[in-house]
Amino acid sequence: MAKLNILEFPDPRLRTKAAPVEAVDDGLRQLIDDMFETMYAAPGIGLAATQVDVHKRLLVTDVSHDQTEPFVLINPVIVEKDGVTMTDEGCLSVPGYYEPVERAEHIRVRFLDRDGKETEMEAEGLLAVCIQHEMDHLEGKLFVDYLSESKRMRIRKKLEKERRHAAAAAM
Ligand code: GNR
Ligand code: NI
Repeated sequence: MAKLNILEFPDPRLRTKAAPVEAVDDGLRQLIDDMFETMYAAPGIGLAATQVDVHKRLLVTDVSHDQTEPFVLINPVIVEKDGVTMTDEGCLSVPGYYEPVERAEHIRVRFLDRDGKETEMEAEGLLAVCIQHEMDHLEGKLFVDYLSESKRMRIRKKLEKERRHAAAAAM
């Protein structure tokens, strides 16, 4: 197992559109295990492959408090959605910022599981929000894209400044 490096906004690699997974094999399952390790260590409730610079359509989530609800979704497609919900979202690629975002309240999603078997599940509440947030990553989209230009720029400048300070302190 290995913990992977998480890309941070405004890294241009976060804007890459991920390609469909062609084969669910042992190499992919290794990546999935590493993504879970990275997500739990962060800690976070979801992680898209895009965030670890792998541009394939897969994501992991676990919205439980005790690591008991792990899900991996490969080539996910939302086949139904309804309702609207507003949640304060955060992102491991935008560390330290939380802003309200509107999402569908209830979704039905179709995907391949870690054995490559086609599966469907329904999700609501935080799990539904998280899956939509992760699926945006696979399109190169971030939650800050839903905020105003000025808010997004302010977050970007602050993160860049923090990173400059961290780099200077490490010298
Ligand atoms: O850890 C995370 N928390 C979170 C909270 C509200 C809405 C979405 C999320 S996802 C985020 C982890 C992450 O960045 N996934 O891409
Ligand atoms: Ni995120």
